[in-house]
Amino acid sequence: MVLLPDLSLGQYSLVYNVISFTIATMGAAFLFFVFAQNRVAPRYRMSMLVSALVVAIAAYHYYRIFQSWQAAFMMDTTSGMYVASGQPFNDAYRYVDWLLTVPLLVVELVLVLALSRDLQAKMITKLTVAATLMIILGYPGEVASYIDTPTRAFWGTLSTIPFLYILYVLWKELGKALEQQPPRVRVLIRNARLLLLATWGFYPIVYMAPFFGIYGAESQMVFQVGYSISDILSKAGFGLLIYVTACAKSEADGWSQS
Ligand SMILES: *C/C=C(C)/C=C/C=C(C)/C=C/C1=C(C)CCCC1(C)C
Repeated sequence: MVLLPDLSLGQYSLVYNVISFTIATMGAAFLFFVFAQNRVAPRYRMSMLVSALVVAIAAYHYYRIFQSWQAAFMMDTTSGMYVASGQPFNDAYRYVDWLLTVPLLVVELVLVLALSRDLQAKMITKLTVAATLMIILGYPGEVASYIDTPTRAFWGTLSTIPFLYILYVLWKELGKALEQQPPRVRVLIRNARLLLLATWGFYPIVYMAPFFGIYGAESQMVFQVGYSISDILSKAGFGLLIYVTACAKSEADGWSQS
C-alpha cells in the first residue's frame, strides 16, 4: 500500500477541485454526446454512443475517486495539514476506469471511419487487445511505492511495448485506410490521431514523475492533477473531435438532418 504524504491545505484543495471539475466536465460531455447524436447520420451514431459511454464511465469513477480522496485525509488542527486518516486512497478506480475506457476510445475512432466490416473488425481486435495489455502491465508499477523506482521502471517499460504497437497500427494501418476518406475527413482524423498521441503520451510522463525526483506530496499532486487533465482531453476532447468528424462524414455522404 502506498503511504499517503501530509498535504498542505492548498495541495489538498487543488486535487479536490480538479477532481470535482473533472466530474462536471465528464457529466456535461455525456449529455452533449447523447443529445448531439441525431445531428449525425445513423451509421455514425454508434461512435457517438461509445463516446457517451466513455465519459459516463469516467464520471462514475471520478465520483468514487472524489469520495475516496475525502475519506483518505483529515485535517490535523495542530499542524494545519491534511494527514492520512487511516483509510486507504483507492487508486485502483483510475486503472479500472482505463481498462474499460481505453479500448472503447480506440473503438470510437475506428467506428467513425465506417471502414469495411472486415478491416474494422481486424483493427478493433488489434487495438483493444493492445490497449488492455498496456493498462494491465502499467498497474503493478503504479501501485508500487514511489521510492521503489525499479519496479515502476520495469512495469512501465513493459506497458510501453503495447503502447508503441498501438501507435504503429494507427499510423501505419489506419494511414492506409485514410486515403479512401474525403479530404476534410482525412484532416479531421489526422487531428484526432494527433490529439490521441499528445494526450496518451502524457500518461507515461506523469507516471515517471518519481524519476524526475518528484516524491511525496508533490508526486501525489502530479499524478492526480496530471491524469485528470489528460482524461478530460483524451475522453471529452477526443469525443468532441469524433463528433465533428461524424458531422463531416455525414455531410460528405449527402445526409442532412430534418
Ligand atoms: C481515458 C484514459 C486514457 C486514454 C488512458 C491512457 C493511458 C495510457 C496511454 C497509459 C500508458 C502507460 C504507459 C505507456 C507506460 C506507463 C504506464 C501507463 C499505464 C501510464
